[in-house]
Amino acid sequence: MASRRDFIKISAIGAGVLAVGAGAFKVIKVLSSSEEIKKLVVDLKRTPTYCEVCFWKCAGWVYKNSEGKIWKITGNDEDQHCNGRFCPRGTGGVGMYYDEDRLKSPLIRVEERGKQVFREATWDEAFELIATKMKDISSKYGPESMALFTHGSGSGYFTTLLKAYGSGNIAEPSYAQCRGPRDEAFFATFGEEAYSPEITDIRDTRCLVLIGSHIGENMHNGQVQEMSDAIDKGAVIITVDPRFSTAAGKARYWLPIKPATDMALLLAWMHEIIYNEYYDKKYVEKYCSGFEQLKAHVKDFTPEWAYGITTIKPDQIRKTAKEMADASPAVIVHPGRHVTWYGDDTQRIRAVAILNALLGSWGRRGGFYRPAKFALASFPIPAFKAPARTWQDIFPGKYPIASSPVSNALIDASVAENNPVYPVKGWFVNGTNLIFTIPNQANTLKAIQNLDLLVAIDTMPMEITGWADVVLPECTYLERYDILRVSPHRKPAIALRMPAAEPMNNTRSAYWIARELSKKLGLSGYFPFEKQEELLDWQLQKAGSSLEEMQRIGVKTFERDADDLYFAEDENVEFSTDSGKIELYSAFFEGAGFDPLPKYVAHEEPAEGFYRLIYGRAPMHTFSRTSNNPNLTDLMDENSVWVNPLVAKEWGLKSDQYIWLKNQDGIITDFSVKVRVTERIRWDSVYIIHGFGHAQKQMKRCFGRGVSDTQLITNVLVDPLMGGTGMRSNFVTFVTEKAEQEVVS
Ligand SMILES: Nc1nc2c(c(=O)[nH]1)N[C@H]1C(S)=C(S)[C@@H](COP(=O)(O)OP(=O)(O)OC[C@H]3O[C@@H](n4cnc5c(=O)[nH]c(N)nc54)[C@H](O)[C@@H]3O)O[C@H]1N2
Ligand SMILES: Nc1nc2c(c(=O)[nH]1)N[C@H]1C(S)=C(S)[C@@H](COP(=O)(O)OP(=O)(O)OC[C@H]3O[C@@H](n4cnc5c(=O)[nH]c(N)nc54)[C@H](O)[C@@H]3O)O[C@H]1N2
Ligand code: SF4
Ligand SMILES: [Mo]
Repeated sequence: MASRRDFIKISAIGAGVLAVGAGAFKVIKVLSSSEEIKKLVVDLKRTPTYCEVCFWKCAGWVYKNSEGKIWKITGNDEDQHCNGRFCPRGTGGVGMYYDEDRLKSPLIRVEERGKQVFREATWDEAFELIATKMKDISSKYGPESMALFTHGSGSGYFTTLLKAYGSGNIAEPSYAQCRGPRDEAFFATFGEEAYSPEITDIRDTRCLVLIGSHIGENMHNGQVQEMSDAIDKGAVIITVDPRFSTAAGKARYWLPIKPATDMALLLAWMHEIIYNEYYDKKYVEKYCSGFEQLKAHVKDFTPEWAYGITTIKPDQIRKTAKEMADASPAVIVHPGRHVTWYGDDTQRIRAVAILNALLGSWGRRGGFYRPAKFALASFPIPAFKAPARTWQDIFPGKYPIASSPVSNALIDASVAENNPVYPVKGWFVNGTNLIFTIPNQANTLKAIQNLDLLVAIDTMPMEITGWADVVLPECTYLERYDILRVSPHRKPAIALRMPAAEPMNNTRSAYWIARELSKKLGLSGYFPFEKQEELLDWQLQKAGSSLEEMQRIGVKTFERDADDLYFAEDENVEFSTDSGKIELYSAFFEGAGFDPLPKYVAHEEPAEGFYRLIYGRAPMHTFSRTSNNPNLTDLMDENSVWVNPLVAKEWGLKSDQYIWLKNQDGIITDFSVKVRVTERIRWDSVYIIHGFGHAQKQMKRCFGRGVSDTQLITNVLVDPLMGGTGMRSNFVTFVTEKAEQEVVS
């Protein structure tokens, strides 16, 4: 077993180097020398923040140098999300502030000599135009025809604005493109979601099973640290991945599964655990319902049966099932996070939830803990009028178990030929690059062509801004106050973000933007505080703190009301499911017309000469939001395509050669990508990192670097239960030469 030092280290103040979990755990660039840090210690001018480079939201400190310039960000020792240490992306977040390609001024699309261009505008002009168009949309189609797509801390303000205006059509890509299937599956089983940060008690686990979840490349901070600690303490890691991931490199078992077949493995594990009586009998008897039906259901799903589907040897399936049982209840079959893979994702994650229930891990030390969240007071504002029509009314009966609006359904509602009951004619897009985030780009662009209004609120000239009628430049998270972070964790806590510097150029915070716009729409009663810090102080006073205190400490952690992190021995627990039990058999799914127990369904295979396109994360980037970050592009400025040596030989491909990828529908990538020949990927798949291949010239560092997975995801397998967009059913082949006119320049 490797020591902790070898594992993915998250940077700490005083640490000269960052060791990241990429590839061979190579040491990457020094972000700050110890000399610089010494200088810093003398010059301690720091302000608190929580990081916006990804959605783990680590709390930290922003330091300025002697010239008063933002210089460095480090973790806050008191914070449960990061324990004082930031990941490479969080440390590199300074680059978001200094990026000279940032949006600098509001922009309005105009027609000049037959050509569409943006002209710089004042905030007032931009707001006038938006308000006029919003009023038009409301009177022509009803206010529900405005939708908001949003991701990140500004979401709350634009949500208030849209609800006040009369629409509840507000979608986040973190639902239907990310963790929606998981949360619905966990709800159906345990009556509770898996939360963010996940309530996985990795720190004390004895066995961690990762289905895909590539922790270490997926750099969600506390989770990476806890996994590293668990490995030090001897935990068994079982990694199921067609690729030898960083986590696989730390695992006792790597199961290089044939992609799209995980359900068969999960069913075979259930079979083993039930028929060998490995399951936690007392727990199942006390807390679960539907055991006999589950037992009958998995009777024939033997390891031999699964071997024929997954290519994982029966003996490996047996051994790993026994490992889980030996560790039970301190075992976690990780719920995953980005789980929108093959369209049967809610059912696959139901299988994961059921396995955890059989192993008795929910509510147990080393399994899943009970989260605690600080309940902040909300300042009274007028009640929102219930919208006349909801998002479910657009396509009646579709995605019946979705508990949040489905982004792709709102996009489909902007395409006339889909016959929506009512159309979506206006979009607010805040902090999400829909062109890269939503698969089937042709559909997204078709929807955009049908809009009367598209407003993009962003910090960078990302692809989505290029399609907007009005672009509103937000300042970065380092230049603004934001909502107080109260994410659930082991203990309730509050974290403050405050500006370390004035907004650069003509940029503003989301709060200010939403409030000013509310005035133009006659809705200013929903934003009673002129300054956001007044609202924060009001909330903090109610919480027994103050803005002044939080500016000094950044994070305030409270004790739990009771000693109930885990279930007590023989505790009677009422689960929030219909039956009050953990539902192994889901009457809820059955009632909605879906399988009450998960089933294996075979997925499409690549045609001859094609390979399944799979994708994931790099430790030093977050989706497309960091692609142009000067600090992070220094660490990695393009993606590569991982190709198995057998395949490379067949095609005559060499490492470092640039090629194009072409998918099953004839789509060829705009740009070329470097080949990486490696044993670490199965022969039937190729792998790329998401977030590269930008075609926006205004982003000088990332333009034309690498390829975009989204461009190749034209076959989308939509989950009929909740609308999640399965994106891993696309197949690519290699193009070594591309005609001149086809190359984007
Ligand atoms: N550095 C960094 N960290 C991040 C992010 C980031 O952008 N950058 N984003 C964050 C967010 S929002 C999310 S949702 C998470 C996403 O991260 P995860 O939830 O970990 O995403 P997955 O899709 O499970 O993981 C990708 C892995 O799935 C494997 N895989 C592909 N197909 C299959 C298959 O059929 N079966 C199995 N078993 N494995 C398969 C791939 O080889 C790859 O290793 O990461 C978070 N952390
Ligand atoms: N093909 C493909 N699609 C995917 C995924 C994938 O792996 N492959 N992953 C899926 C997952 S798991 C997720 S969670 C989603 C993520 O989807 P998104 O959150 O849409 O991801 P990004 O592409 O990073 O887009 C973030 C946008 O926010 C902007 N931004 C950054 N900071 C701020 C800010 O402070 N204020 C404002 N207003 N804007 C800001 C960035 O410039 C960028 O335009 O994508 C999903 N879609
Ligand atoms: S995990 Fe890294 S990028 Fe994400 S919030 Fe924490 S420090 Fe920032
Ligand atoms: Mo995600």
